[in-house]
Amino acid sequence: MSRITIDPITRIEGHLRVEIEVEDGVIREARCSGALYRGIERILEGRHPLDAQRITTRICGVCPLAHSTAASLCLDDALGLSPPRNGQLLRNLIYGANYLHNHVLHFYHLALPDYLPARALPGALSPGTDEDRRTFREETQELAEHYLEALEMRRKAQELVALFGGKMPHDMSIVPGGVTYRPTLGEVAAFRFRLREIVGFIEGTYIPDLLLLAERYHDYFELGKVGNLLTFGCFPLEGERLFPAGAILGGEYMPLDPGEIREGISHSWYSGDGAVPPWEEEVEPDPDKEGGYSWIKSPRYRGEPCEVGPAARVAVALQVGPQEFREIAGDLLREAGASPGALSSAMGRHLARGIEALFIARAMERWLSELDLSAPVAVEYRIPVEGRGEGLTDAPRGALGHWIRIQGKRIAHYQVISPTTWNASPRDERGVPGPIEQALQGTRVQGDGILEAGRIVRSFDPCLACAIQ
Ligand code: NFE
Repeated sequence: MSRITIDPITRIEGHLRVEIEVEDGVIREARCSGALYRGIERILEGRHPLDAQRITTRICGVCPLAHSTAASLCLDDALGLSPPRNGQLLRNLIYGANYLHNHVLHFYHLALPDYLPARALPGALSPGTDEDRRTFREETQELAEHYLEALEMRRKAQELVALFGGKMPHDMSIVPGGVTYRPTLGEVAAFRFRLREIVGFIEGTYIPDLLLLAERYHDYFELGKVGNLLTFGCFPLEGERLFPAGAILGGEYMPLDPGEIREGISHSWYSGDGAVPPWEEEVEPDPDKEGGYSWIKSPRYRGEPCEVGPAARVAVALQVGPQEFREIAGDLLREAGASPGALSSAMGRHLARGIEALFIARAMERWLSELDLSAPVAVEYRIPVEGRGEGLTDAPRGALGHWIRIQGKRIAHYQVISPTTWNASPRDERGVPGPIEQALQGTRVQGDGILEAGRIVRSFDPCLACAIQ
């Protein structure tokens, strides 16, 4: 038996350590460990409730809009606010741009180095191996050119955020009650122009590249599978979400019941044990805790570990999403020769990101045309003396929740459970491994397992800055 530690395993927002034990060509045991503590929830205690939105957006520079959105939904709930339609559209447009940036970033700059020879991608953080590279030289060259073109697309997507959100990262616009800024006609035109270019890139470059990779590495639709899927849904408009919320447990779809969310700490470096609802969590760091092996906690839904992210969103939307989505997803799954059951796999997650990037980009074009530049974008608010709120959305990497309790017009308690917390969680109080650990365990590997483990773990696009608060 060999034991290998890969630390850090991520190419972005580091600090994820993965340990695998390989015996007879199979990963028998896997442990995921988050190696930093942040304390952002503690910083919020005693502050003005509106600080929650400004501070939590700084949890992460990759998905700040996710936290901006979740915090605003959380405060909308606590303050009893319903943003006007225009405000909802603008929130979705700003947040959608962050999604597009994320998915292009992940496919080209974080995942492709796992599949192309290191020398083909100048400047890429390579995994240090050229093993198992399956594209022909001309294809490799073309993908390397697209790798550079993707940098330009990411710049344009960030400009979209800045156009309506003020700046990127850490927008100034998404706030409780709506948004702070009503764009001018010129800004809408600038947004439309850039968005069209990004849609063209997704349709003409990203999707074909994705399908090429899916063909060459088709066996990766069988690797890195997880059982249960969970999504909070995202992009609300007039009470409906573009991606619906829901869970698939044991292969069966069920609507989301947020009352079934618990977060455990039995193998995390915090004092205490047991799993509690997010509003009731009160924990102290305990780096010497016996049995602890991560700063990441263990969120569970109905007591089960759940994979969150693109595979969950696409699988749920295939069951209860709009017809237009089912057509896009059905076509691309067919072209890739994959079934919906293969979405939760190393290659399935990449495919799911491509499917939703296309769907979100087209929805953004529609939302843009629905903006009314003379209508209000926000409602007024008053801070209650007491209250509590819940803000659930899906970040690019999966289900994201913010919870607030207000007392004496101040934050008494704030809780964040991020997508990577779900995916990279350690074992729970029953000893059940977290989703990434499950995805690794039982995988047949060619050599020491580093190649397969890297491809599987990175397919989740883990972000450790988000995973630990
Ligand atoms: Ni730091 Fe994030 C996303 C959130 S991942 S990137 O997407 O929330 O846990």
